[in-house]
Amino acid sequence: MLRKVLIANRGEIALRVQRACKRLGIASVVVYSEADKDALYVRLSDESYCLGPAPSARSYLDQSALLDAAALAGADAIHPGYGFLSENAGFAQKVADAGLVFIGPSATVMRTMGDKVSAKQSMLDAGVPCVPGSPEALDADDEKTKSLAAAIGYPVIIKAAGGGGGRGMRVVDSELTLHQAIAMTRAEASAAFGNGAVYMEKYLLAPRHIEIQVLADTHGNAAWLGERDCSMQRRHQKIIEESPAPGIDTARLQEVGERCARACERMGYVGAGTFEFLYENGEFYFIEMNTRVQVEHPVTEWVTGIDIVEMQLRIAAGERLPWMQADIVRKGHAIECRINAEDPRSFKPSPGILREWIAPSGPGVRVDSHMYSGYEIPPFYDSLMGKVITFGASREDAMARMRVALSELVVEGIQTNVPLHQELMSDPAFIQGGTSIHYLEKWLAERER
Ligand code: MV4
Repeated sequence: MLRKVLIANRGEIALRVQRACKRLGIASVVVYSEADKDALYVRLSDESYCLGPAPSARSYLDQSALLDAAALAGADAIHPGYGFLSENAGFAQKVADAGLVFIGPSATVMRTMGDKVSAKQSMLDAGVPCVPGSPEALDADDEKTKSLAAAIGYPVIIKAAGGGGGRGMRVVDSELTLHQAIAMTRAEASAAFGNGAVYMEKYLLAPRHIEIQVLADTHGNAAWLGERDCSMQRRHQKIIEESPAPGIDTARLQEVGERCARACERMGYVGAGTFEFLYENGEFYFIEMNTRVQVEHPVTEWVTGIDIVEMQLRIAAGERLPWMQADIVRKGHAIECRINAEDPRSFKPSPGILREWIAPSGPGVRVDSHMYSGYEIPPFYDSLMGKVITFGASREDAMARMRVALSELVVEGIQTNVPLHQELMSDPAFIQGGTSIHYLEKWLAERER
């Protein structure tokens, strides 16, 4: 087993990883910025190091400070959580070079997935269905690009190879604006990612965002843990996730899930990972892979009974997956609402002193949160206060429990998006299930009229 893990993150995920370490009898050491000295994960830690001042660049993103803390603490592994350095291949390499275990895949695999063109190429090689598009990055040959777009059919989307998560993309409706759109996306991508490579895909008009969770060990075995529907989002920020995805073609899901697991084995993937798909008219189209644990991992944990963070640690220690694919049976339905400190109408962050926090509880309710009464939410990081996750035998049961849980949640002193969640939990289209990635933004625009 690992002896000591440095948790290179903050907030609810630092707490989540800390709990998993404690549960496995692994010592853990946490790091914090000056703005996080009173954070719950710091208070509950046995060992902690201050990285530096509040801005992420001078604390949670300071690779040298993190490696120094790991050396000082005598840690043998680093868990990156999500965000911050979790998908930084250069950092993963430095961790390995320092003789430590990076809890995630190899730097090489992270680099392949970080480049969206090479990621897609390796999925095509593995038989994972992808959005029709350019097999490689676009070159300077305008005529070739025009015929490619014509063959794919407009609208097309131009995406930066170094982008992802909604950064660096542009929809093109006709040949008239194709050249300009490519030039602009290229320029932005060079500036933002230091990589001007762009590629083209058919633009899907109203897909759902369905993702598949995988776990892979260091012995060449991988399994998939079902899917999540993450379509309820605004500006690429997910707010509700659930598993299973309502009304999905289960036979096709089975095939695609198997392909994802085999793709992991082919590329030597290690750890937890997520294959992101667009889903439209019964077909899955791979878009990106996330090489880290995700915010929404609890919904998968609840329907599979598998502790994903514990598995990340056990895999990093060299253990084999303790079950076969056939042993992974999914039961019931889980929904997650992300609770953000923000104005529920303007979405402006609402940091400050949380005068009172009373979390919901009871059967079928889980709250992953680092909040406590009197905590001061710092203005420097994302506004996630935590997640309320509910479980039920059916989707209706999980939603009924979510309504009760949201009504029990007491927050005083700052604003939250709880009213938005309450409205959505009684929205007929959401209750019906299967809304597209554009549903929430349209719904909000309609509400403002
Ligand atoms: C697309 C698409 C439609 N067609 N690709 C946005 C985030 C990045 N991960 C990929 N994204 C999209 N790619 C094709 N070919 C629509 C989106 C998209 C989206 C995807 C997932 C979740 C939310 C989204 C919101 C707007 C656009």
